[in-house]
Amino acid sequence: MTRLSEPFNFAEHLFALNRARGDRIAYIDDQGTLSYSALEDRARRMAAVLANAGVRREERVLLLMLDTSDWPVAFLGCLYAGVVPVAVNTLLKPDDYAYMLTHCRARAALVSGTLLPVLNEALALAPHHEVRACVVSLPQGPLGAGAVDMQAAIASTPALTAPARTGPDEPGFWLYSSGSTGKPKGTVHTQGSLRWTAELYGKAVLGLTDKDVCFSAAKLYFAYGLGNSLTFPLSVGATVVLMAERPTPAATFERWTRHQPSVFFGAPTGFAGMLASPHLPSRSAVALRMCSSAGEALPAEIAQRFKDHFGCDIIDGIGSTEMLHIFLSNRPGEVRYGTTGKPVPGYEISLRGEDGREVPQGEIGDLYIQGPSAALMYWNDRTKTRETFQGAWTKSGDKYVRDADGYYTYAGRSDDMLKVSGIYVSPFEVEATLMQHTAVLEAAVIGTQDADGLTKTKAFVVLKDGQAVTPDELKVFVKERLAPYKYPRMIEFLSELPKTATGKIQRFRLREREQR
Ligand code: 3SK
Repeated sequence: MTRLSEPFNFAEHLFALNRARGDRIAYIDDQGTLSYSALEDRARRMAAVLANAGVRREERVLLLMLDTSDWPVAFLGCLYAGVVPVAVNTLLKPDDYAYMLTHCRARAALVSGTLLPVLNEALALAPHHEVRACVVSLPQGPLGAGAVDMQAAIASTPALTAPARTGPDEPGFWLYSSGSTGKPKGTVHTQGSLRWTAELYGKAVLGLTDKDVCFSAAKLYFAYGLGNSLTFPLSVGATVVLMAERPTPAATFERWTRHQPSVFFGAPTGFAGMLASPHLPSRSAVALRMCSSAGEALPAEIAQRFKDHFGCDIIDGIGSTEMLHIFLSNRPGEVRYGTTGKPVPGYEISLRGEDGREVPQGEIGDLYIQGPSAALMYWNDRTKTRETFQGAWTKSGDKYVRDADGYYTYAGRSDDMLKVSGIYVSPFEVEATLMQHTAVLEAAVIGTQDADGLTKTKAFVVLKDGQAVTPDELKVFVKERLAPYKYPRMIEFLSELPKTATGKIQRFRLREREQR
């Protein structure tokens, strides 16, 4: 497959693939099941709901929904209509959504009932938003003017009869990607990039088939979760288990034993938490044949302990929002724990030094990727687009080293971003928030490794003279202002921060101090 032919509509592509197995279960969620034929019918009705609401091709729609089967209905309904869904993290704060609504100029919002209050707050904070319709999945009470119940709207609207004649290279959907400074970047992906990730990774590396039952701890709004719970399984006719709640060990074990998934997609922190749980199910209680891990490098020890217990490999890989899914990965049957494996066929990898040239094997270099699922650009941000998308190559911001056998091992970030439980956290954003506290003079945030070798955020804080505050109070202060996963897990008070002669904080000294 070298080119996708025109026209290409990814939703129609999936529906056509699965028409012969219409009765098979596509989704199992907390409410019940949805067959492949019902998924197509509901998504095409959803497409008509959007068209009737006046949302036109290429216009954006905010998708702020928990993982239930309404999520794929909404996403595929948008794609079918040629409308561009902007799938966003459900854990953010109203001012984050206010920025996104204005930035993407959303014409409509698709929202879970439990998230409607936060959306309404965001709309109030965004005076120039262009949202004209709001479709609510599983409303929690009566809806105000301008909002409709998704179930009722779908039930009363005949399906759109034909897909939008979209092309493989036209904007299909957006995901927001965060950097160490500045606002999140609207990463514009094509209709075709979804298909590429399914062919190159979901089928060729993981070998998923229609016999599989897939379950992902990463939610659908993450690029990782979108592939795991939508693109890959629907590209082979598999069944997907969706879970709206947080992926705690208890919630995950409950789905493992109740729905017997054959493939589980997680992140290292989640695997470590499960292995530490006294309720870890026995090997015979689950049906796992394979697990995948991404988000941060998987420590070899965690993978080995998991394999010893369940007899099943964890396939570690790395992807990015910009490349849409995994481009460097271990392979079933050839895993080398502690490494991220080899390039996924169809992608090229280059490790470059500061002079821009390829580094020799064994030396650390900046990771660049070339492949057909790269995003088109960051919306309305030429400078950041050019920094990341350099011709055919995409700069990842990670550092890697390649060994004599061609295996790649993670060697840190080339920027200041931290990856905590698989999600990016900007230390500067956390520092700026800590410094809003009246007792705080200065703060510096670094990543530090826990006993499992996983990154946790730690803040070093200098208090103003005569002020007092406890670490727990500061944690709550940050949690109230930022998405909850961003709060520093550890806080240490110092009388001063290490600085250069020009007053720049020396974070490396704080990192060295942690390693002692
Ligand atoms: O975190 C990753 O490695 C990842 C994997 C797949 C898709 C997106 C991301 C960020």
